[in-house]
Amino acid sequence: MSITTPPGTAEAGTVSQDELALAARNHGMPLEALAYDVTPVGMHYLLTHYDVPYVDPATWTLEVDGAVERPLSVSLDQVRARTAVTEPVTFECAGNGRALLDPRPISQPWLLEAVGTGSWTGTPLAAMLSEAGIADGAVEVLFTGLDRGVEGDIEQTFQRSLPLEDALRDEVLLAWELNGAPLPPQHGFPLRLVVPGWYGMTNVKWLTRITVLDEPFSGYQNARGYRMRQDPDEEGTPVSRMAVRALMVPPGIPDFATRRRFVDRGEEQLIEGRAWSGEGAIESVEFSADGGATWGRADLSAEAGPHAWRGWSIRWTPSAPGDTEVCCRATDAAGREQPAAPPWNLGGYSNNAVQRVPVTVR
Ligand SMILES: Nc1nc2c(c(=O)[nH]1)N[C@H]1C(S)=C(S)[C@@H](COP(=O)(O)O)O[C@H]1N2
Ligand SMILES: [Mo]
Repeated sequence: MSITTPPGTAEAGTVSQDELALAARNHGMPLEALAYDVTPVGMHYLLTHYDVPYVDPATWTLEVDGAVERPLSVSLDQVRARTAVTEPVTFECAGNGRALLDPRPISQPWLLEAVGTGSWTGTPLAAMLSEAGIADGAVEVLFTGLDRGVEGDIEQTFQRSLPLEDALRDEVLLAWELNGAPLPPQHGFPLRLVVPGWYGMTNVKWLTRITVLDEPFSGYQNARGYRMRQDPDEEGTPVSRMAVRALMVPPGIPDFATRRRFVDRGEEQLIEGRAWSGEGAIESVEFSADGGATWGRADLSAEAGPHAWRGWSIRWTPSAPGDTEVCCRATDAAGREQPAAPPWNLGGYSNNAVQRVPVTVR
């Protein structure tokens, strides 16, 4: 155990009541739900920085303003009357894997479950912006939610900006349905942003205002939060697209208290999981039953869509009794791979190290 712990990190082996409160509010997706192409709504992970706002859809409006020629004010019925598309999109919180870092940055203590795939229905943002008429000199688009809180000693409304060229991509949606039903309150009712390929914080919930900016946004969630850095004084680089990752449904049955898995020798296991990347399609997935010493190539399922995770499977028959670790890792079309051990950063972002599941073969 270390005697001194860097600021903002937890002492080894400790979890505070504050972290337990965060973990209880913001639940993960149980990894057995990797079995579904589209995550059932109640099993999708959830992350809300402040409180879930109560929204009256009758009085709610979406404002489009800033560096535009014709500011818009749109009701929910007007948004829903626009061209609609439905797409499966995989979300992953940028802090997924944070609690596996050493030392552990203090924030939402995710292990590996901050992921899910929704079938999102919405209207393309680009068409709405072109209706408003983007003024010359625009550089970013700012998205404002209805939720307020304090973070890093700064009172704020949840706001995130996107570079203009990213905001104008075809796949970016203003979504009002998840899995064929109106957004539930906790997932952003009545309207949220969906930016396929980017980490979760980009998908602003309870959206009420879209502001075209002619200079970069300097607010907390872009300038201080969600930056890759080693030190608080460093400017760092923005967290953006999801790093390549494969996860599996943990095999066998779990122990209630420790989650250790048990499988029986000689009994064939169908190992199944999902893999995704914000940088391109999944090229291959590999599985290891001996802690990463040797790897076998998994079969890939058909792609469900360009922005959804891809299913994979492989058969494994445990032969030697005793303790082992099963692992999986993916490679994407950009040639990106997963590290065996995670590189550390202050916010605990983008930890896509190989998943390791301790298993006892009986
Ligand atoms: N308005 C608002 N939008 C938000 C957040 C928030 O706290 N407030 N959390 C973000 C983060 S960090 C993530 S990972 C995703 C989680 O989306 P979900 O809760 O629908 O899974 O929402 C993003 N959008
Ligand atoms: Mo997140």
